[in-house]
Amino acid sequence: MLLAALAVLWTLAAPAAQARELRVADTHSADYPTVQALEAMGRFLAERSQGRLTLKVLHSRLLGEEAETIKHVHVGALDMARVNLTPLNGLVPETMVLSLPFVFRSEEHLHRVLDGPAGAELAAMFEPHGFVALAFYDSGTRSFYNSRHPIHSPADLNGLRIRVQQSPVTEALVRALGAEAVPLPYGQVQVGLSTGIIDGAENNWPSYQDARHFTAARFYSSSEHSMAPEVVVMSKKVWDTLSPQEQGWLKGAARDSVPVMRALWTERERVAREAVLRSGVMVNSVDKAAFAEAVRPLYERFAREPRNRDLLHHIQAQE
Ligand code: GTR
Repeated sequence: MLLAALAVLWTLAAPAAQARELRVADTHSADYPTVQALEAMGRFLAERSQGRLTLKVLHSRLLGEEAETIKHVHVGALDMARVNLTPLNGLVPETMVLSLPFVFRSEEHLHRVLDGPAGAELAAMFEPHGFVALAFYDSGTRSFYNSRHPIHSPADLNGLRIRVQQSPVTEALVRALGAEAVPLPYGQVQVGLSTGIIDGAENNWPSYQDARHFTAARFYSSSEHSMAPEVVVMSKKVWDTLSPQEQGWLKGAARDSVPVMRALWTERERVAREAVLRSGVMVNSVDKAAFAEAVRPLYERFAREPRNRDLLHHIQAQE
């Protein structure tokens, strides 16, 4: 009798112990590089764990806007999310350093930081805040675009209503440049632009094109002020329920999805840029020195804490 009961319990418990599906949210559409990189991560994970750990990629805002998915991951209601680093600024204050304007000199500089000791140090800083950073993905450079006129210098932004991600850094950035900062979820930017609720926004070429912001904001001014990367974050609460072996599989799969993402990104940046140029978008260069000068006070404000200051110094000292 007892044995029979144990056998029933075993059959009920066994499948759960054998296979576990983790859910990861992404705001972007199915063919966007971040989503494709997560799919690659899922394939690596299933291969290595022989099906014992799998990944379900819930893209296209199926689980809500980015800020919501961050909250869900934070409390452990959702396993993972791929998000930009900037909307995490409030919960993981160290990330503010990477959201500072002009903190990276080039894509090579960014990669050397993320692939080196500063990247490992940054990843470790997520844990006390309830997240595990599994991988950093490229996000190119973000520039301003708007429906009014080309932006050559900060004075041209004066009085414009510019949508920002929810972050104290981007709000301060836009204000320092003389514009009005309007925090708005990504999914509402296109409507905001086409109805004139906002005059402009800032993002990279693939998002500008994929979210169709270019159809309303026809002036793209290459300020290239931010290179804040994307990050795949896992809930620390969920992470702690995994065995060391499962954690190893997950870390390995995430690490190996990075080169996949980088290759997809380079190609997507080119394709997106070409597509918007073909549509007649007007692109201009900006006086970057004037922009850098106007936003300099942000460094003192957001990299004042010793940890942030050290991280900033590591980034700046990186060749
Ligand atoms: C994109 C990024 C998204 C989101 C979006 C935004 O470049 O990939 O995760 O942060 O920008 O501006 O809200």
